[in-house]
Amino acid sequence: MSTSFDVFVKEMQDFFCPDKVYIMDGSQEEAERLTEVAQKSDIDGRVVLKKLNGQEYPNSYYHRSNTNDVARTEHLTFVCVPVKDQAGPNNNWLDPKEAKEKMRSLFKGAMKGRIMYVIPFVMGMPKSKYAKNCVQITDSVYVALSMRIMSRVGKQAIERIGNSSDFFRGIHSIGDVNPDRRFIMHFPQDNLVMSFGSGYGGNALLGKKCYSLRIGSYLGYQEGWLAEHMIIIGVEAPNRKITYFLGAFPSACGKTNLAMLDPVLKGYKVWTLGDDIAWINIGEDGRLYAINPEAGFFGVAPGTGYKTNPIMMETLKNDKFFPTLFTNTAVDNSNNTPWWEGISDEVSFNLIDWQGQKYDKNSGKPAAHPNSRFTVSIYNCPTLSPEYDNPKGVPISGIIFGGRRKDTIPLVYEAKDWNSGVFTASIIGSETTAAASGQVGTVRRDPMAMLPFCGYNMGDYFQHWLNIGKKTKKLPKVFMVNWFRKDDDGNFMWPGYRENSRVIKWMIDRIEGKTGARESEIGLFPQEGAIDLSGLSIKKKIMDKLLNVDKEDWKKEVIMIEEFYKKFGNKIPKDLMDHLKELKEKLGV
Ligand code: GTP
Ligand code: SPV
Ligand code: MN
Repeated sequence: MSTSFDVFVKEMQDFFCPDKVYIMDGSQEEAERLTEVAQKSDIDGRVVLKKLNGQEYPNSYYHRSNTNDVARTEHLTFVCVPVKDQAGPNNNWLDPKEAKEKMRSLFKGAMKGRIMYVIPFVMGMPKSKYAKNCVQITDSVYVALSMRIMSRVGKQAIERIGNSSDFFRGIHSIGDVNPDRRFIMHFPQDNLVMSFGSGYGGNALLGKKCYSLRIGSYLGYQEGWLAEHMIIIGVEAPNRKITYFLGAFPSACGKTNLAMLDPVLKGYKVWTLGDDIAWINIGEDGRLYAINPEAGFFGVAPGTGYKTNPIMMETLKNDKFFPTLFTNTAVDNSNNTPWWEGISDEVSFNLIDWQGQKYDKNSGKPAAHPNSRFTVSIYNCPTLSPEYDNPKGVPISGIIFGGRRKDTIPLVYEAKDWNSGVFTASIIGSETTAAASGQVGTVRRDPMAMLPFCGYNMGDYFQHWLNIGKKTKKLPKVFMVNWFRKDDDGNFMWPGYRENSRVIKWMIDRIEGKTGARESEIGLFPQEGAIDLSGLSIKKKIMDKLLNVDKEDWKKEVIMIEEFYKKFGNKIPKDLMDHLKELKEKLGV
């Protein structure tokens, strides 16, 4: 008797008409074989993978994508549910029937002459009751190899699925990489995603944003948990006690860097559990517990270097689990190593830019694409927490929210309680980045850093957050940070990166009740001198500015918040409306 898994594979084969079907087993031997295949395959004349210098970067490969396919395309991403209001103003919407027809016509016969890769995978530790079974179909060997790094691919997924038809189906074809024929369609009610025309991370690795966040958030809403765009870290203090934090920042706003922080403060250490996605459940003791459903990092290359993120540099040079992929970075032709802005101070004469051209230093353009990335296994990370594979997850004591703002938002403040924290997170604004196509640097509201990833109406999502608070014992403290304030000359006011440990230390002190706080219109600030600045030369005037409510800026901010809230009509919970009213009153608006 054939299982639902077999039936699904057969259906896909009949539909896509590939030359060959290959079911992945997740072995390291398979990785070797597929990297061989990728070095011999090409897409529009470009070889899929090129081997990099194995002495400097063992088992690492270079991939250059089509220049039109370098970031998530939010305008081509849809949530398809019968009623538009269920998707909410935060999503593009299409009727599921119409969307499926459209995708079927694009998919039909699309794999002629290609290999159809079948990727059985588990999101989460297979022994965990929170883990989920998934299968992705793709015709891109780059996507297949990336999925091997980013998730737990192999037989254990097929075993877990057994005869059941309850698994996520992700159907992907890279098609002809034409933006006019590119769609990423989500069907939360069918546990299904269809994606065509892109090979880029968030558009094509369907276990990541598509399943673990858009479909995941929808499941969480139904089942009473949260799927969030968050890092998970354990921060060890000099007394050896480990405090677990979640951290939500919009795309390209510092999650990976914070997840691998090498603290400048003596005696502190960060243990890494996740850099992008967290699934949060209420544990047996009533507290919030988080797991990372992923098994790898798909990280932003520019800005990563030994000074800013030494742990990631070490991770990239490890090959315990291989391969490691570099996508759309530049390449230093003198020694065949990947290169990007921020990896070193010098620029080699021999750079080939991300488009394959000889790099001209005087062009004023970067050599690596601003959204160039690496794909590397989490098992290669030297600071990986021993708790990473704990099926229960880790208990959370603090949640850090942040955005990228050159003004208005202070370096750090704390919300008074859970509901104020939900309000604070719901009003996050952040400057857009190269992680998504479109204009970079314009402020948009990005509640909980989930605007592009919440698979249902965000008004309902806010209520869900409030409800979780009601059901949880010993709620975590909620903090807001901004590492990206700039002075009038456009320079960062706060040194950031490893220095952010100073702010984290203050948070731990707050969680442990070791330090008081100063009240303000927007929340609680550190008391004078409460942030440990030992060994850092930063002027008091700058610190005062970083830890202050600029009333004029905030008056403009509340207007933007109000406009955003209005889009959701009466879906915004009354509690959040009350918080907004109170904030306006305090600011005298
Ligand atoms: P996604 O993978 O898109 O979700 O991004 P992310 O949130 O993980 O961002 P990441 O840590 O990769 O950082 C994005 C960019 O911000 C990189 O160029 C970093 O070098 C830079 N960055 C990260 N942390 C800091 C910081 O504390 N200060 C400054 N100035 N830049 C930072
Ligand atoms: C992001 O854009 O938030 C990323 C990269 O983490 S992607 O996988 O493309 O979503
Ligand atoms: Mn992300």
